[in-house]
Formats: sequence, C-alpha cells, structure tokens
Amino acid sequence: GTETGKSGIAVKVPPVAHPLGEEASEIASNISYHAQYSPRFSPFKFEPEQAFYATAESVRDRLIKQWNDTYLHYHKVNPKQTYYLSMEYLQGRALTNAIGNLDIQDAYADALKKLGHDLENITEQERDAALGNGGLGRLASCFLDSMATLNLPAWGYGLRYRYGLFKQRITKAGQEESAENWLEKFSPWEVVRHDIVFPVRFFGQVEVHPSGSRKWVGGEVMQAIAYDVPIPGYKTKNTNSLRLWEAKASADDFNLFLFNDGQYESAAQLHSRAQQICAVLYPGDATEEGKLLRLKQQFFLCSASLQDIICRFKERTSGNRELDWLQFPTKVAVQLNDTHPTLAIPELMRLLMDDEGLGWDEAWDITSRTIAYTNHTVLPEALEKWSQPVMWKLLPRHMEIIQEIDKRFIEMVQLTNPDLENKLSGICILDHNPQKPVVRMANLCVVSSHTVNGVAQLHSDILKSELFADYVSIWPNKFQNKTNGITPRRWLRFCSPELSQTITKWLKTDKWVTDLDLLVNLRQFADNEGLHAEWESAKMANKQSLAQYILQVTGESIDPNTLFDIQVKRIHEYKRQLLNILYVVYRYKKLKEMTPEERKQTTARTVMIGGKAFATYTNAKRIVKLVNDVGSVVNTDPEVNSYLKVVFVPNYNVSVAEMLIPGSELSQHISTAGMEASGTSNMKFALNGCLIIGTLDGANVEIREEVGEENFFLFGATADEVPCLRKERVNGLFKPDPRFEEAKQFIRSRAFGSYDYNPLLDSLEGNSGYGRGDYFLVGYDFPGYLDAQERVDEAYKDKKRWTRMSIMSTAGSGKFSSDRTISQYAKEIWNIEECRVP
Ligand code: 4GP
Repeated sequence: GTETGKSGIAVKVPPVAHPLGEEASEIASNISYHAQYSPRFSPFKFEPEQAFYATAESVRDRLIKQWNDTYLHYHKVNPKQTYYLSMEYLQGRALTNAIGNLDIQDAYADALKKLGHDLENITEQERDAALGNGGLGRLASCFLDSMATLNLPAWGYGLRYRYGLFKQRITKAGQEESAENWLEKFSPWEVVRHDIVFPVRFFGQVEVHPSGSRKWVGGEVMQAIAYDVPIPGYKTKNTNSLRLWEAKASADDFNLFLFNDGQYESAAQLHSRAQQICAVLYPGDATEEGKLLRLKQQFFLCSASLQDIICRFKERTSGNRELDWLQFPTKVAVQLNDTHPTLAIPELMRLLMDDEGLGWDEAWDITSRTIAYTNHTVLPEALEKWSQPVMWKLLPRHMEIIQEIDKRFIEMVQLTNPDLENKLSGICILDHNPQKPVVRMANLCVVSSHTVNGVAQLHSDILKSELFADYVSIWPNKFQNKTNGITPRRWLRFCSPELSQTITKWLKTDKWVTDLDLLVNLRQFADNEGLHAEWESAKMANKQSLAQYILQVTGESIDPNTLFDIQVKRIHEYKRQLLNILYVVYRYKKLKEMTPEERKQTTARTVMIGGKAFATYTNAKRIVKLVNDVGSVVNTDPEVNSYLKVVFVPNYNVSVAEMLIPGSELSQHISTAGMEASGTSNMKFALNGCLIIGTLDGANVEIREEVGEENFFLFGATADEVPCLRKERVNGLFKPDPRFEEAKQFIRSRAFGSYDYNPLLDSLEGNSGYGRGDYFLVGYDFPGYLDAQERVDEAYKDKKRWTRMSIMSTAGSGKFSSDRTISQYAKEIWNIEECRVP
C-alpha cells in the first residue's frame, strides 16, 4: 500500500498484520484495497480525504451484503411495506452512523490507526447530505433510522438534489448564501440502479377513447432513475433503502442533427430541462419564482415512486394468475410527509384507472386505504395552494381527477352532513376564487387519506379544533397524534460517547440505545455523588470540544466554565430568535451598569445562536445580522466579556448540531405558543442533559411533563391566550414592560453599529409598518422570559442542583425516541409488522 506523508510525498504503507485483531486487519486491507483500486483519485495519495472515501467504500461493501439480503427477504416474505414519501431528507454524515450501527467502531478505529489515520479526523472529511430545510427533513431521516432498527419493511423515497440546502457564510453584511455542492466529488453511499427507470410525463393532453376511457398523452417525458442509499439498522441485519430519483432525458431526445448543425443548446434542450428538475432543493418558504419547477419536482417524486411501488407489488404477487388489486392496501402503505407529495393521490388514481383499467370506485377505495398524511405546520403561508391554471397545464389528467374527487366529496357532505353546507366552500378542495383559483393541497390530503396526524399532542389538538375542525364531524376517527421523536443512536450514542458510556455504566446495560425508556432508571441516581462527578466530567469534555470547534469556525474563544446557552434552528420570526437577542442586549446593558463587584455575582454565560435564514426573508436576515453585530460589541468589551459572550454559529447543519448539542447546558425553544408544531431539537437537547427554557408549545409541553416541571424553565402566553393578546396588542390595549422598551431603544441608539435596525424593531410595535403589530408577541412574553432567565441564573449557581436537573432531563427523555414514534405509526396507521432478516 502507499500513503502520503505530511510532506505530501508518497510513502509505502506498512503491510497490515498483527497486532491488529483479525477483523481490524481485514478492514485495513479492505481500506487499502479501495484506496488503490477504486479509481477515484490519483494513485499514491492517502491523505485524510482519500482515506475517508476508501473507508466509506469499505463500509459500503459490508452494507451491501446485508442490504441485498434484506431486499431478498422482504421479497420472499412479501409483508405489507411502508413507503415514506418526502421531498426532504437531512441525512447529515453517514460514516459514523454506519460504523456505529454495524457495531464495528473499534475495529475501524484500529484499522485506520494502523494506516496512519485517525477515525474521528477521517469522519470529518464527509460532506453533509443536506437534502432538506429543517425539522421536517431531519425527522424523515430519524424515521428511516428507526424503521431499519425496528426491522420494519419500510422505505424512503425522495429526490436526489444536485445542490442541497445552501451554505451560509457570515460577513459584515450578514448572511451570504452559496451553493452546497455535496456531490462535487461523489457520494460513496449511493448506488445507481440503471435498471430502475420510469417515465414521468409533464404537460400534454387527455385523450378520450370511444370506450370512454381516458389517457394522458403528449407533452414531454423525462426518465426517473433510481439512486439507492443504504439505511442500516442498529445492530441488526436489516438494511433498508432510501431511494432518491434523478431526472434524465433519454438518448433519443438528443438531436444529433441540430448538434451537428452547431445548435448545441437546442440539440440538448430536454436534457438541460431534465437537469433542472433535481438541480436544487426548494427553499420551502413562500416565493413566487420557481413555482412551476417545484410542482414538477413534486410530481416527479410521486409518479416515479408510485410506478416503482406498483411494479414491486406486481412482482411480489406474480404467483397469482390474476392480480387482486384490492390486496394493494394490504401490501402497501404510503405516508405523505406533509402536503409536498400530495400528487401521489391523483397519480395513484390515474395509474389504477388509466393504466390498470380499474373503475373509479375501486381505484378510490384502494387509494384512500393506502395513503395517510402528516401535517407539520399550521402556519398559513406554509399551507400549499397550487394555481389551477398552472396545474391544468402541467397535469391535465390529474386535474380532472382532483375535480372529480372534489365533486364527490361535496355530494357526500351534502348527503351525510347537510349542516356543513355553509362550511363547504372552506373544506372543499378547489377554491374557485376568480382572482386566484387554487387547489388546496391539505384539503385534498384530508379528504383522500385514511389517517391524518399532527406531530405533537398540542399540535394535533389544534388541527382538530381549528385547521381541520370541520372535517372532524365528517370523519371523527380519521385524526391522530404521533408525537415526533429522534434517533438515540445519532443524537446520543454516537455524538456523545462520553455521556453514553456513563449512562451505560450506571444502568449496567447499553440496551437503552434501542429501548430508551430504560433511561428512567437514572432517576434513582439523580443525587448520587459518583454519578454527578462522572456526569459533570462528560459534559465538561463535550463543552471543551465545543469551545474548540467555536474557536476554529469563528475565531472566538469561549470559556467552558460559563453557562453554554444555545438556540439553533431555522431563523424565523415565530421561533423568536429576536426575543433571545433582545434579552442578551438587555443583559449586556445591565452588566455595563453594574460595578465590577456586582458583575462577579452574576452567572457568566456564553450565548450561541445559529441557523439559516431563507434568502429572501428580510427580517430573518436582519436577525442574523443583529446577533452578529451584538456579538462584535459584547465580545470585545473588556468590562463585560468574561461574563457574557454572544456567538453566531455559522452554517448550522446536522454535523454542527452533533457538535453543539452534547456541549449544551441550556437551550431555547421559545416560539409563540401554538406556532411550533413540535420541534425536535428540543428532544435532542433534553436527551443530552440540557435544560430547556421554553414556552408551552409543540413537544415542549410533553417534554416538560416527562422531565418534571421543576426541571424546565417555563414562561409565556399559552396557545389559547394568543389570539386575544394579538387583538389587544393591535388595538393599543397592551402596555409594554419598560425593560422591553429599554432593550429596543438601546439597539435603536445604534449601540451595535450603524446598521438601521428600526424596520426590524418596528415589527415589534403595536402598529408597525410590518402591519402585524408584534404578531409573535415578543413584547407580551418579554417580562416572563426575563423572569425565567433569572431562574436559570439562580439554578446554575447551585452546581449540584443543576447536575440533578440535567440527569433528570436525560432520564425523562425516553418517550422521545423515534423508535417509539415509528412503532406507533406502524401499529396505528400503517398496520405493518417487523420482518427481521434471519
Ligand atoms: C417542522 C415544524 O416546524 C416543526 O415544529 C416540527 O418539529 C418538524 O416539522 C417535524 O415535524 N416543519 C417544517 C416544514 O420543517 O417545512 O413545514
């Protein structure tokens, strides 16, 4: 073998043999093999990057065997299988996870050491697969991990975006975005399936045959080609698939004549249009541009996935002479991750009727028994509505089908629920508003799915009492709750090995990794000094690594003896990063007013805020800039900076989260009540022994119940108070707390540089130019938040008490394993069972 030394000159890699264990030496030779024979890089290079790819390929070799076995086993047993349709997956890095799930960490570490590398260092070479925006995408990835770990026959379907979520850089001007080219080199995890290709049509027209049957013809046809990513379960053979589609035009669509004529672009028109489809992840927030492209992406995912599902259904039941289509819902469950894949509904109807020759009633019965829908947000701007004219143009046959679904729904309501007659215009699917006729995707989902669920109890209650209230009287049993969860593998076992070891030692078992409820047994040691010492030392080690990381990416040195206070998530006004930074400003001002002696009595804090702002979301970008500007002043103020520091953590993503969360002590989940459907980072923080300051919103409610209210810093209006408070605010009936005014005034006085923050701060006034009159109730919640922050400071001064609270947080996090969530989906929505590979 050959390796490059520090000088960059090729050197001989020593032959691998003892004293490595058998497994480690086999691994080492496999890695060397890939470094030399997988033709990816020039030979004679074995720097960390090459070592990463070679290592990943060797891990993939192992996965492929069990992956194939899993496929064959499912094929043979032919169980009912779930297909999770999602436009987003935030997979992050895969190497640590794969090695950990295969339980070969030590052997890999040894093997790499022998080859002159360090496993940890190697894993950092991997680019994050960031094919999602935030919570919804990361949830999908946690779900995949649980499905495999629970040996469930369940696959994910998504799109293979060329560019994932943008990279964020912070400059003097604030956030700068650039393309995230995660496939710049290649992904060692994906396997292209050249034999899995389906045609997907756009545009065209509907042809009616004399028999009355209808067929969608013409338009343009793209090819969907499958790229599979293995999803290994933890310590099990079962390895599921995430199938990502990529679009391409077929060779016939290349016009050689035009090309030879020098018309290069026209020659390859369809090819370049195909490339656009999977070029970028849609930013997910409301923008006008790219609407048609986004719709194409959604349809592309739905059509390719359903053709594939149907194909598999036919293959697996081919023993039967005649296909019994009514068996379809007993073999297939399709879960829609929000409304983005709604077109799966009319597409399944179309495939069953137009291609398979079924009648409407049969097709409808099959479709509605197959599909279920999860709602992830009640924000009105996120509820998808597609223009009817655009839909008629792009998907004429689907629009006919949607029209028919709507017509039958209306007739059904008139017949069975005549009292809802006056509500019909709100609950039917097509909104015929002459100015802006649209298709309401959430309504289509509710009408067509057998089950609709929210993602935390409070959110599911709000769906039933508000957003979907009128449907509840039609279908009282259609609505469920499935409180979100997170995978304990990535979010504790692998990202915090020190704390994991401590937990395993005290519980005398590592079974908690797949049975997270076992964590409650930590409660009996909550006051044990021995555990306290180990707990504190594990947390301190994590804080030190985090400090190291912060120094490396921001140049700021932070003190691990201060309270590490973190808020990381997409920047959005409803998540109220502005409340956080306003309080920091207030705290800074008070520190300035204190005597040096008084300052010494305070709890020293390092406040870290991170997250990406959507590129055209002006206020979100202003918030990013404000955090950075406040940091520049506070961190360079010698009077104060040993008591308060403010760091903006750039380019927040899955691997940054894996660094931050283990080192956190306090984390902020402070959305306006009723607006955060669930939140999932709150679960990750709590699991890592981090205390939460938060509102009664989303899953916070359940976390507080589980960890105990004395271990949660609660503040703020409740969801049912919010509407009334908003009215009062707009009508000038609310008198803001002077401390809130003081904080805003301090920023308006340009204490943090010359940038004009007035437009941002005006959004917090009763009657602002923004027009929403502090819609997010920052002013109302400010005093309660201050009070909660004071309680945090007090608690932190008492180290014993804090450590106890930290242990209790972890101990109370069992419920938030995505294994629990997925088991509930499997039982209560999908009706699928474990299918373990022997
Ligand atoms: C998010 C919700 O905002 C978050 O509360 C929830 O935890 C997460 O889904 C998973 O259910 N929604 C989105 C989105 O990310 O794009 O709507």
